[in-house]
Amino acid sequence: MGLFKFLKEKFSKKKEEKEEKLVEKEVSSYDKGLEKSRENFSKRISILNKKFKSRKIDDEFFNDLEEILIEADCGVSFTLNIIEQLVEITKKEKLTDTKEITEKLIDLMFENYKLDDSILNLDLKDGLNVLLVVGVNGVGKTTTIAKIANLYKKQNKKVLLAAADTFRAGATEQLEIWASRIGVDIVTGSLNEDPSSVAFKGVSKAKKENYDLVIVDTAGRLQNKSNLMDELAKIKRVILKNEPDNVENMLIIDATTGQNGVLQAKAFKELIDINYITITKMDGTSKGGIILAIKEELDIPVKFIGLGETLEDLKLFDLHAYLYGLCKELIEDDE
Ligand SMILES: Nc1nc2c(ncn2[C@@H]2O[C@H](COP(=O)(O)OP(=O)(O)OP(=O)(O)O)[C@@H](O)[C@H]2O)c(=O)[nH]1
Ligand SMILES: [Mg+2]
Repeated sequence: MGLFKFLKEKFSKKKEEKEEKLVEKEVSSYDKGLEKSRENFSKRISILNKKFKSRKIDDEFFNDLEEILIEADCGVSFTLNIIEQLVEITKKEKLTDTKEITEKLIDLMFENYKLDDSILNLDLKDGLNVLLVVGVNGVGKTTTIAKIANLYKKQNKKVLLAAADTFRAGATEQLEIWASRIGVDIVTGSLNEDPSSVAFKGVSKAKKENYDLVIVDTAGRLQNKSNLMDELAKIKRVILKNEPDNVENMLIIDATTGQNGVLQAKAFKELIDINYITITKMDGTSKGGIILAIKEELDIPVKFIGLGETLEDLKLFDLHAYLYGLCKELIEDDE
């Protein structure tokens, strides 16, 4: 069964009530968070489909579709691949109905994503786990750390935060407020203290006191500022010296920055291994295709997705719920 039909069955309102309730809670965050993107993506495809309802499907149709995908920030390479495959299938299967073509489009978006679901869980390794959080200014690092700490706290894990953003005045206080709100411990340093020393203190305390997870917040840094990027490499070295196992680096990308986010990821990837990406502020953009572009161009998996400002608005990335959130009207309209 293609993904289109699968999504329709999985999320359709007609589904049995018990299962629906379970699925709905997760889906409603995606649904709400992707509203703007859906408006831009599904609605435009619906309009295009109407325009071609009784017309022959020609190059103009595929050009318009290509434009919609690119403007939704799906990335040039991902878009060109998909459109090429779609043109081929349309010819081969002699499709003439725009609805059938839309169905194939959604199937292809799914198949081309090449999902790696091995990281899509909240499992921790035995012993201490260290999560180093990096990204440019204002992308949502500190807020995402709070959301992740909250997820693990709710699983009764022992979580420590390390406020290694000693660069921006107020950054430590911001993390302290989150820590006390969530009820997790925090290690801080003074303003302008070497951030790697705060990271070191955090990891040492966490090791000594048997924490499950220490999350290290860092200052926002532009990818082209080499001194700050060097500092990041130093933080990483110091952490690894103290805790060589179970260290993961998470890059945060703000969805509203569009293709610039892809450039940021490339620069950070050159400096340190990025284990996975969290995309924030999906609720604030109409260009939700950025997830598809990141995967295609960087092959770094997306683990979490930020769909709003509250603690509950961080979800493990769910490709089904995401595609459904992006394409809901197209799927529901299929009668
Ligand atoms: N709407 C929305 N806002 C978000 C999301 N994630 C973070 N924010 C907001 O983005 C703003 C910046 O968040 P921070 O967590 O301070 O970002 P930061 O990367 O730590 O910033 P610096 O430390 O200054 O580099 C805050 O107003 C957050 O509430 C999200 O998923 N959706
Ligand atoms: Mg911050």
